[in-house]
Amino acid sequence: MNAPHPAALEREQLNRDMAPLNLSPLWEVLHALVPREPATPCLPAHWKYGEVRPFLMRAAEAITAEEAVRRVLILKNPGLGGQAAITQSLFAGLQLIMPGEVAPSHRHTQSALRFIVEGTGAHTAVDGERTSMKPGDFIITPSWTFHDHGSQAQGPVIWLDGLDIPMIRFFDAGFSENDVNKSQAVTRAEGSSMARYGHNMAPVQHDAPFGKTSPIFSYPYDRTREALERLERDAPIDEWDGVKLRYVNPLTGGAPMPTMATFMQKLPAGFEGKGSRQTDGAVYSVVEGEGVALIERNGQSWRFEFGPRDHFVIPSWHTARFSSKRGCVLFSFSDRPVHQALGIHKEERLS
Ligand code: 1HN
Repeated sequence: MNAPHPAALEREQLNRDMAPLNLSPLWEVLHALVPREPATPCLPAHWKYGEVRPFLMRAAEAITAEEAVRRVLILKNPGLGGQAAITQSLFAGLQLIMPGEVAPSHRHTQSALRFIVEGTGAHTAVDGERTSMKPGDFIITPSWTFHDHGSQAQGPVIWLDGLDIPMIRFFDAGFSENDVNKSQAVTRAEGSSMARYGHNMAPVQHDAPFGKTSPIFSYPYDRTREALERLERDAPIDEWDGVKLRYVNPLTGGAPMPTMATFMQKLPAGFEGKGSRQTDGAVYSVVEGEGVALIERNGQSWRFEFGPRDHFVIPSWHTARFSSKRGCVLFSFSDRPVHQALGIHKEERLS
């Protein structure tokens, strides 16, 4: 065996000697710090609704919504070592509220979105306005607004929670507090925000009531679906995305929340999509229909055969290809607005 190169010995000694001073050499980690392309530890993952729902129902036996504060099962990315995160920047969970229950009012700087998955008749309240929940509705809880949930439904109501928790943690910028009241007083009629901002008009005298967040509180599914259906009939179908629309903040034209973009897409029956990848990892909630997501990264591949109310995650820079024999509707969200604000968003569409 050759003796170690003198330079190697000297470098090892250098590393040992400076370590107590919290110093270490960049040259040993440079490639990992600035990878040639995104090298996320996140893995694609798929939660089948039929497998998840029984655990939500067991959670309802185990704990009340009030005791839990939020009765949520976290969708954990299996590549993130047990962190409460579905991507490096995003949290996702499925929340259950039973008839008569209340999830008490609180607020936090983390922004939240709700995407209703099952059941009708629960409500959420933000800033004195309530909105009722129906499957497919997309509802916003802006940063630092008090919010509580309640239910007068006949049965369970379940929704997807999407929050920017890991991103706010990354910046160490999170605050939270409980409200003095369990449920907040209703001070504005249901539908006020929709009347003011949801008809391609805006109040003449207004400021943005929630700062950088959309003033629309709930984007109802019937309107979203109607738009997608018309476009499927009357407009060209995108070869990668089918018919895909993004939700907007009507005051800016940008994403509804500063940290999260949301999308709804319809894949026509018989759709065989081309592959694409983007830097923003995305979480999907299947609204209607069935299909297949084929995901590839560095020679590894995943095949998710999804059905209604399933959830799955496509991490950053993984190539995804959708197909659907009978057609389907998919909701998704990602941290794209942050990529765009930083000028680092990248998308590649394969031919
Ligand atoms: C939260 O406040 C809600 O308000 C849902 O429904 C999920 C996950 C972590 C921290 C706070 C909600 C949450 C959450």
